[in-house]
Amino acid sequence: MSINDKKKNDTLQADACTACQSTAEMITKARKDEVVLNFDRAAAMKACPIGADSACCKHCFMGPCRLNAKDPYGKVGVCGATIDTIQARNFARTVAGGSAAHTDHGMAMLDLFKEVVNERIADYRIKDPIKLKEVADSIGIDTTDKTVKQIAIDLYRELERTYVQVEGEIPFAKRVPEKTLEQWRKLKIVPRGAMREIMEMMHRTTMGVDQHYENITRQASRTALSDGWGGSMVSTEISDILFGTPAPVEAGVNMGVLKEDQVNIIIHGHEPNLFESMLASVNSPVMVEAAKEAGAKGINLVGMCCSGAEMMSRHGIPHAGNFSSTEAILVTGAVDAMAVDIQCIKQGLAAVAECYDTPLITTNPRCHIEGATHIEFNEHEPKECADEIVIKSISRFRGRTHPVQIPKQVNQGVQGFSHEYINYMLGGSFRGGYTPLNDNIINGRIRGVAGVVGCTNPRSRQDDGHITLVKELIRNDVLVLLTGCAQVALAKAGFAAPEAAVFAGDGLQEVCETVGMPPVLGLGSCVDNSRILIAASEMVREGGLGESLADLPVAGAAPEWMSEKAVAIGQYFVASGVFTVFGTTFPITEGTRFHELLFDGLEKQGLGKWGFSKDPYEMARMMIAHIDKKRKALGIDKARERVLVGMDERREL
Ligand code: SF4
Ligand code: MSK
Repeated sequence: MSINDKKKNDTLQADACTACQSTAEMITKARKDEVVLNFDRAAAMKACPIGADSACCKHCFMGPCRLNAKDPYGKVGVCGATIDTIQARNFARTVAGGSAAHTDHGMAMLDLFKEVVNERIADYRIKDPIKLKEVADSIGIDTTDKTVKQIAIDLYRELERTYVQVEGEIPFAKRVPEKTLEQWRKLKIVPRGAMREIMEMMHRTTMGVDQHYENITRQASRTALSDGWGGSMVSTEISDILFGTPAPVEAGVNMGVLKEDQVNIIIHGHEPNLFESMLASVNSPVMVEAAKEAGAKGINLVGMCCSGAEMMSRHGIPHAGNFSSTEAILVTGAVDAMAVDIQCIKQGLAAVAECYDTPLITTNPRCHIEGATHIEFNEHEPKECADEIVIKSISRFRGRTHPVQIPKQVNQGVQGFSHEYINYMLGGSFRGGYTPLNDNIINGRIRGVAGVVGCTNPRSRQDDGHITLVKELIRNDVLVLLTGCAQVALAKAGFAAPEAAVFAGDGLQEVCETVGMPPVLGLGSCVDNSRILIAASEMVREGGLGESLADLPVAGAAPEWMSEKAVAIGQYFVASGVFTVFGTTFPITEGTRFHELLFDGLEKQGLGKWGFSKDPYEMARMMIAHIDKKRKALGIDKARERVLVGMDERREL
């Protein structure tokens, strides 16, 4: 094979791994550099077929036990556990793992808030006192004639119950539409406190405790709800109060945001506090001067994964790529430091970073990586860690030895659509509210709303599922809300620009062009999926679209998920009443009672239900069919048939 043929072949293979041109370019370069990436490891590691069907159990050591997914009721475990018990326990523990991650993240934000309120931390302050009051009001705290500090103290005390309460209902249950909450009460799945739910879930799924798949699934719903309406929601709200509520802001996305003549620092992870402190540090005159002395034109701070999505939404910080690109970007040779905190940080980063002499710096006591440098981030003295990261990156810039190859792709788009902004954007400052959104759903210009969220996964072509699904949804007039790695995938494909409205169906296009918004709205990180729950609750409260979340013409999807957190998110959407479709894989055996429960039975209980398809077109079809089913039940299916898109209506809009 000639060198040119080999290059062409590598590019083809790289294109099969990803729809992201920058990442494909770096996969090709990595192969030339003989550096192994996540895509190569995925190709070399055949997924365990028994685990993929969730037909194995290692909850005790009379086993581990393996059942046969082809004959699921032909065998039981040594203890007698059936395929339904085994699958339900595995699923529930996945939910518990994901919920624990979001909950611990949210609790860290609340701890930070407490220290700020008690004035023990000088580097952060309450940036959004209006939101502070709104959140306090939303859970019944009396804010009349109270100072910001008094409200903050009351809010802290109340929200702490989200985690530590052992009896009663978590505070944000007050935000749940009444009919949905009634259903939860009937099913006994209103969360008490997240710690209690996660603990009980782990207990009930240990050997010899809960051995009825329906009862296990009920606690899985309760645990997941303690994440969505608890840990995650607290994280979003407190981060907004401390660092500012996002409003539309322009940001560049993709690897082209790296700059050859600047010191490039990537922050990757999930908690915004490290990133906020890095922002202060890279803008300090001392550091800027030090970078210049090293021959750099400046310091370029960029994000990846979810803290990146959060900072992009809040401050317009450039974003270099999503989960599957975090190793590939190191191959540019242009990354002078990558600092990480928690979640979705591949251990493989250490080996790739070493190949390009890029310092990989862990900063959180919960996350150390062999081969990385640990510089602990302390919120009381955040500058120490942040400055040290900057100094290390300047030093790496000064001594750069690897040739730099930065892909050219950068897509500009609009990010930062909090649920508060959607309220304002569609309603205007004088008639803020969800009425225009509901009206446009009722009159059929907007067919429904979809949340497309979640990761990328090297077991499916990166970004392809997200882009194909979303294109299909907007073409059919479904307004799409995005978070996390899905948001980044669509931004890289150019869909965060208002001009992308041309890809929407006539009705949605008309709304987008009138308001000046893109057909997809990025809401931030994975914990910010809670914004979707709040927006959906507002839609119910506004009226005209039913009485519970399950009545709404909405659906959710995670086409390329990989994390336990995604399953927790999926289950809290399902338990909230939303039809949620996953792609790539689903850990379940078809034809079992447990499968029937998740994919049908939960809906019969008045909740939502799960769906699965590897084909993004089929996912879109399933979601649209569900939205149409809900429109029909609401009696608004005829409106879509009548919708006209003339100039008069445009003016009226
Ligand atoms: Fe096997 Fe039962 Fe032990 Fe699981 S709990 S490993 S099914 S014996
Ligand atoms: S970072 S959980 S890969 S969305 Fe939140 Fe992306 Fe999924 Fe991690």
